[in-house]
Amino acid sequence: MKKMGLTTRIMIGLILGIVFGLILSPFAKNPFVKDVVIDSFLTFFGGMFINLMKVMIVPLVSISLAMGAASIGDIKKLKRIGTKVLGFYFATTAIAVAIGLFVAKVSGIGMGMVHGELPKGEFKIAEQGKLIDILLDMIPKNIINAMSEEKMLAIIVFFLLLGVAISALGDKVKNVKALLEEANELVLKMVELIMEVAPIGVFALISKVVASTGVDVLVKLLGFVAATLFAFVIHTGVYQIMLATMAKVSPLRFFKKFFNVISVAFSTSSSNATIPVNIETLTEKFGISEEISSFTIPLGATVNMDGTAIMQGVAAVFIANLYNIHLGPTQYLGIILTAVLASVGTAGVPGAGMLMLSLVLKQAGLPLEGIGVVIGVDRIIDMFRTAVNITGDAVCTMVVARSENEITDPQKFYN
Ligand code: DAS
Repeated sequence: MKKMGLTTRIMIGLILGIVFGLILSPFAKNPFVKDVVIDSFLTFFGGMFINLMKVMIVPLVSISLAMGAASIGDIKKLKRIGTKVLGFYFATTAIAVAIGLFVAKVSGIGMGMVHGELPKGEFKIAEQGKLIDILLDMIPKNIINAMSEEKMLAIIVFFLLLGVAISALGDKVKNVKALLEEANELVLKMVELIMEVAPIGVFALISKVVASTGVDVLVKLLGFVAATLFAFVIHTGVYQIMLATMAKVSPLRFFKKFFNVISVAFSTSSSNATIPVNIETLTEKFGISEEISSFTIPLGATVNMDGTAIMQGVAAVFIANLYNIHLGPTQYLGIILTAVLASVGTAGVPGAGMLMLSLVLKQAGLPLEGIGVVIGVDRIIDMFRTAVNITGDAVCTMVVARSENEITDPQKFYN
């Protein structure tokens, strides 16, 4: 019997995971269900998959970036690509926040609700580094530390530099360049092999999140969740327009081929953990040159978070309504600007966006206590917003790759 395709197996893992999580949910407090099923079985298989993906981040990103920069060679082209892709990233994030604010404002979520009657989760606001610290963090002082701590911006800067140096030395280091090319093939193949366990990992991760998010909290905050998800759907429309008009590809075909990447993001809630499969898919399934995807995807996973920005826009209006605080036009503008900047500092790991929400609320003069209300459904929303985050990275990459004619296989790209 023909082996079922990976996409089909992941889809089955997703659906079974949601069903199993809903079945478990009423018994989530039962000692056996909690200790054996959720905290052992599901945690192990989910954690195994996330770790396998994360272990590939640094090897893949560093090798691909160095090799990509070595092949692009001239700094002018690198600067042009970097400027283009950052321009798209910040533009789509600003549009994303605006959509979040608009949907929340029009739907009036939180109006008439009494925050005291809502479930409160505990949260601690970790001191967010000032923007200057985040920018300084980009320049690595110790690359081994940066790699062990997954400091993506520092890794990007260092290995881009290495690649440009290789290109400048040309034939003097031709063996290094050949070695990088072969090592890159190896790490891409390793990602492909790891993806074979994705169906199990996705099943375990989804079941655990659905089982541990109380349905009662979801019901009480249905307005907030619905408005956020609706804003995600609207923003996906922006991606479809970009794909059709700027990348000249069919959005439907794009999302079909990109489904596995979205599933990994959805189940892991980590943009960083999704980097390897995002690069591998854009290279192998869309025929985009390694030089581009190995640069734009790690960069996007770190500085481009449209889904997070949408959540922050919706949460700001929801909390303002909850506490009967009027937001004026300047505050809306301030929220857009802060959310765009906050997305630079948001790490591609689970729950990071909720931490940065404090920055957005503080800037808008809104009570941080509001975070305690929305945090109850954060795990569920994080799955969706992470999927939006990495989709935005890939869509901008498609547009830039086409504009730079960095398509190694047009057949794959356009079909
Ligand atoms: N989970 C984060 C990510 O990996 C997004 C967030 O927390 O907002 O993209």
